[in-house]
Amino acid sequence: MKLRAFIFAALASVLVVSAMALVQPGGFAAKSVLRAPHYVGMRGSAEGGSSAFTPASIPGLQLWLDASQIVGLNDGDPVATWNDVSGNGFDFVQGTGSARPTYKTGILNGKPIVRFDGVDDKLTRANFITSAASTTFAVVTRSGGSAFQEVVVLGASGGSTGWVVLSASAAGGAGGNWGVYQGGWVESLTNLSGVWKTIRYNTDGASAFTLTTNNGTPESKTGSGFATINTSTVGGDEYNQMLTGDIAAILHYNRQLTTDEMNSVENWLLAQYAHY
Ligand SMILES: [Ca+2]
Repeated sequence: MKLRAFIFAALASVLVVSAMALVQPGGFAAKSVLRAPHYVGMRGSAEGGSSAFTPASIPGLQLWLDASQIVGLNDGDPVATWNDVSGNGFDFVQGTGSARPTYKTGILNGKPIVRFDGVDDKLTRANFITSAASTTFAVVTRSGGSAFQEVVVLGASGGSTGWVVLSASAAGGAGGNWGVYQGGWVESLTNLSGVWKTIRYNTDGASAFTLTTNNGTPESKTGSGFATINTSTVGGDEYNQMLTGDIAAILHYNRQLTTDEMNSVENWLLAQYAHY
């Protein structure tokens, strides 16, 4: 395990242990760690026995797809429903057996993922998001396939506008990197092929946005509009731009998170997956 990943994994363990008010050897050092400003939005004091940080600790969480919280499936099973654990019930589903992605266990830091075949696998639901200004995270890798692939496409509630379009690759564009659609393809500097990344899209809902990979330096971008999207999708889109790759998690907030909030989510994801 890389040092940085180890530190965050250790920090997460400290938070859980402290929240349970257990007396641990080395607890003196643990108190110092708890004061490090990596996790904001905690409800109350960790030393007072409240619950540890999760992405739901931060206001505005609309969608939380987490492969490690899928229940009732075994390795290799088709995924008919990827349940939203945000509490909002925005589950993504697939009624056609051959178009269901595959649940795979023990893939990323020992945790399961959902695998998409790049042919017809995708999950869908009616458009549901409520704010163009938003922040979206995905933990994803691409393993080949065609030029244009979609990780997640989220449309405006009751409408046909896609406010969030995260692409695993826009190889038809300049660099073959991940990116978004905002009136045209806008690419990050980072390629997803064969590597796990946390990708992050933070937009004011008008034209300004940032693309960030693995909690690195945000890349400032501008766009000129949104996409026509009739159905929200994961692992592909209604135009058959299908993902060949794996998704561990997707998180969507209906507002622009602060830098501290984004750091907290990124660090939590890193503690879960130790993927960079
Ligand atoms: Ca298939």
